[in-house]
Amino acid sequence: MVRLYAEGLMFRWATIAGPVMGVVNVTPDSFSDGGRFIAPEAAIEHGIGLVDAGAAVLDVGGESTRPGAAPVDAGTELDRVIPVVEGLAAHVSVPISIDTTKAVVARAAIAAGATIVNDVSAGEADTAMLSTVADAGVGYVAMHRRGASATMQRDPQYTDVVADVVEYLARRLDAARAAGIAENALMADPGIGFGKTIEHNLALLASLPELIAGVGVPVLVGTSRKSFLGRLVDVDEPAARDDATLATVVWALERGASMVRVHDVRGAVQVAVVLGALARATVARREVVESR
Ligand code: PMM
Repeated sequence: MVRLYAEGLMFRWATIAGPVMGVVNVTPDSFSDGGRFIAPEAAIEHGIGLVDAGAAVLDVGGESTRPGAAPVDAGTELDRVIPVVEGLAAHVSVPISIDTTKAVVARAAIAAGATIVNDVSAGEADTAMLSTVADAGVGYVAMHRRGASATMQRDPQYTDVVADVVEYLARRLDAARAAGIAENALMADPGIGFGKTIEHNLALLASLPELIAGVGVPVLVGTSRKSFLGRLVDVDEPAARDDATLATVVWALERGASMVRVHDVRGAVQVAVVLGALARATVARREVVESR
C-alpha cells in the first residue's frame, strides 16, 4: 500500500474549511437520489456543483445503504465510484470522501484521489479496513449502525440508545487507534436512520452534546432527507424534505456537530454562515455587557 501522505502531511479534520459534506451517490437505488447520477459524467458535474455551492467535502458512494437495499459486489462498486473519484479529484480542490465498507474499494478510491474513508460499518464489515486507512494516513469516519441495510429497520431495540451508541463508537474508535489511525484523522457518526426508530433518532439528536463529549472526537451527523423527517412532517418525497433537513442542520451545528452530511448543500452552507455570524455577534455583545 502506498503511503500517500508524507510524514507531517497526514490527514487532519481540523484543516477542513467548512462544516458541510455534500453527498454524491453513484447508485441506481439510493432513497433520495438513486439513479440520478449513475453516469460518471453526471455524478462529476453534480459534485462540482456542490463544491460551487460551498461543500467543504464531497462524499462519493456506490452502494445504497437505504433500508432494505441489497448489497453490491466489490467489482460493481469499483466500476461506479472510481471514475467519479478520479474525475472529481481532477476538478475540485476539496477533500473527497469514499463512502464504503470494503477495504478494496477504499484502497482504489484513495489511489484515485480520495483522502477520507466514510465507513458505515465502523470497520466491522471488512477486517482489512482499519489497517488500510491507517497505512494510507487518510481521514476516517466510524459510523454506528444496527444490523445490515437489508434488515436494520426490523424492530430495532436499545437499552438506552444514546449510551449504547456512545459505548459502541468509543469501542470502534479504540479499534481504529489500535490499528494505527491517527487521533486527528478520526470522526464519529451516530448513524441517524441506521437501525433506529423515530424516537431513537430524535433521542440521539437531542443528546448531541452528551454524545460528542462521550466519543471524544469530532462528530458528523447525517439526517438529510431521511424517512424519520418524512414521517414527522408527513412528506413522502425525499427531495421535498430539505426544509425539514435544514431544521436538523441548525440543531446539529448549534449543539456542536463538526460536520453535516447533506444533499442540499446550498441551504446547509447558508445555515452555517448565518450561525457563524450570530456566534460572533454573541461574543461581541457579551464583551460590551461585561465591560460596563
Ligand atoms: N447516511 C447514508 C449514507 N452514508 N454515512 C455517514 N457517515 N452518515 C450517514 O448518516 C449516512 C452515510 C444514507 O443516505 P443516502 O442514501 O442519502 O446517502
